[in-house]
Amino acid sequence: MHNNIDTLFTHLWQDYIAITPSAEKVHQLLGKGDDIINDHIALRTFNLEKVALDKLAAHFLALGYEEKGQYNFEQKKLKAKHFEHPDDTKPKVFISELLVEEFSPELQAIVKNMVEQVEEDAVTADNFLYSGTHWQVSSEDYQTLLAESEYAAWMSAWGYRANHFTVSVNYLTGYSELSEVNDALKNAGFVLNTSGGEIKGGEDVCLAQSSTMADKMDVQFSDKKVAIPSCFYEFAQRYKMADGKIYTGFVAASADKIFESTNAM
Ligand code: OOG
Ligand code: NI
Repeated sequence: MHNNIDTLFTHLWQDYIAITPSAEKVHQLLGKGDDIINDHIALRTFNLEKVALDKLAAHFLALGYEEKGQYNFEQKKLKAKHFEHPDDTKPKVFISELLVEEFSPELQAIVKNMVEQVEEDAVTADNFLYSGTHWQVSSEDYQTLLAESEYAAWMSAWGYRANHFTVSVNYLTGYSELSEVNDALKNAGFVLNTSGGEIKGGEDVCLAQSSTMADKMDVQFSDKKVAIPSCFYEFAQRYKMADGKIYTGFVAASADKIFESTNAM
């Protein structure tokens, strides 16, 4: 486990931009050289004991993060929790896990085989959250997973790493609304996720979100190299609740669509 939050996020960011070349371009476009404040990052895993959500969460709890919210995604067969640090300038963390037992025996067999290859010690090691895959899968296995769960297929190819970072629109200078950010992104040629509309949520649920579609990168499977979706960038604008405090949670109906940012276009 890391003992320093900023070091952990620096490693997560370096790993993320290595497979998400558009992320640095987004920073240049929106940040114009200024620092970008990240609202949150997201991580994915399977609900198998060795690598379950709580194992990933332990890395953040050790750094002072606290569990704040729980979410269910019935159709996608996922559960998620979000974590916040008392220092609200630290990014929030959204961790989801796939409910493996709800899938076909074929999917379960491939996923269990992957997770068996993860060393017990690797899960508590400093670098676990940006350690990528710990297994070998064939491009055929990838396709088998993809037919049932895009999430499972993504995990098989990319493993443990930040699935996205999220620009906090509230802290951007030069933009006051998410729609303006989206316009700037589209004008610069970025492709946005339109599932559920370009903007998911809004002031009524105290959180408006949009995201790019994931970059495509080559993955070396056990048999061959294939170009597949890697990671994306998200944009979030938060609003005040009736009590005047800014909303810090997530919105399941919106998150459900954000997951689709790693779908193939
Ligand atoms: C997480 C999708 C949900 C959000 O902000 O609602 C999410 C994922 O794609 O792993 O990030
Ligand atoms: Ni997100």
